[in-house]
Amino acid sequence: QNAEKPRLAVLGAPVEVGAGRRGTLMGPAALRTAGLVAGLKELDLHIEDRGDLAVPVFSEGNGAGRNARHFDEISAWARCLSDHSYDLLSGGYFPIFLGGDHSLSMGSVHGAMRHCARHKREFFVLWLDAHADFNTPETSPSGNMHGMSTAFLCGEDGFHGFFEHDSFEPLPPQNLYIFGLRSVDRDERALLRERGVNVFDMRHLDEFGASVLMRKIIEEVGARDGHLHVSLDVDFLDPSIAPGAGTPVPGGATYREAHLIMEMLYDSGLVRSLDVVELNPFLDERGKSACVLVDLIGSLFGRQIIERI
Ligand code: Z70
Ligand code: MN
Ligand code: MN
Ligand code: MN
Repeated sequence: QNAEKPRLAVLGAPVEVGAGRRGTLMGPAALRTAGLVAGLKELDLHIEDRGDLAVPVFSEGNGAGRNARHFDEISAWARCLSDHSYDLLSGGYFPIFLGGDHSLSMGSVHGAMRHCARHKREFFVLWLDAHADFNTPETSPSGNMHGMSTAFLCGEDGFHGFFEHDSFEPLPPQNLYIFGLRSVDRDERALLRERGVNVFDMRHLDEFGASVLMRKIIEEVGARDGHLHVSLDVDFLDPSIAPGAGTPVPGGATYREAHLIMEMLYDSGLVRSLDVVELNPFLDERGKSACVLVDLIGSLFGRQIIERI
């Protein structure tokens, strides 16, 4: 188990134009109202709430005629988030990014990836999501950039100019685990397979159970002493327990599956950065989804029913 307690830094990223519906802008506020910071303090953790980032200066545009809506604004957010992610990790913090739509991970993960490259530490991503978010501007049926994050991070084409320095060491698709998948577009599916991304869809989860699959992931990352970044999309959860999602898909993870995953991740001690994204308080029911997410984050940071030996 975790040898030494991490210092946590919470950072809100109220970005919403990467999604098809407005409202994830209110996500960080709702997560705070649901007691995120107080809940972590109860676990005797050092936690600093760094507030919300302001939308950086951007020009309105889709990246010069690309099928990528609000490319320029998302790019501005990502540049800003990447630097914060890098700096927080370099300062010894465990960064927790509160979204905001899932396009924010293009920045948070990019920064964490740079930090690991610098320290020669292998980097892995666990993408807990109903969707793969592996579309490119070429394959995307919607042009919404929250559906493109993993493709961007794995170095797919179509994102020139997104960062000032275009070239970065991309995430090897074998270091990406997509977990909870149940909605994927046709060309996106072909690309996932071609690239060899580790996809655990709901059928896998039903057939083998969450614990078997998680153990496999934890073993692979642990064997390489990797840094594991967890990116939690609220639509990973079943809409019955988390209705506050812009694109709810039936048949998602149950409350108990999700908690078990978080508890196993805590025990592994491998997680070093986190995104909590896509919460849309405008669509939520009396804070239900925000509260479930806060509960899950508690489990990820060691809250247990009974302490294990
Ligand atoms: C679809 C697209 C998506 C989240 C929806 C949906 C993508 N594959 N991602 N909600 N979080 O438009 O690319
Ligand atoms: Mn470091
Ligand atoms: Mn997503
Ligand atoms: Mn999703």
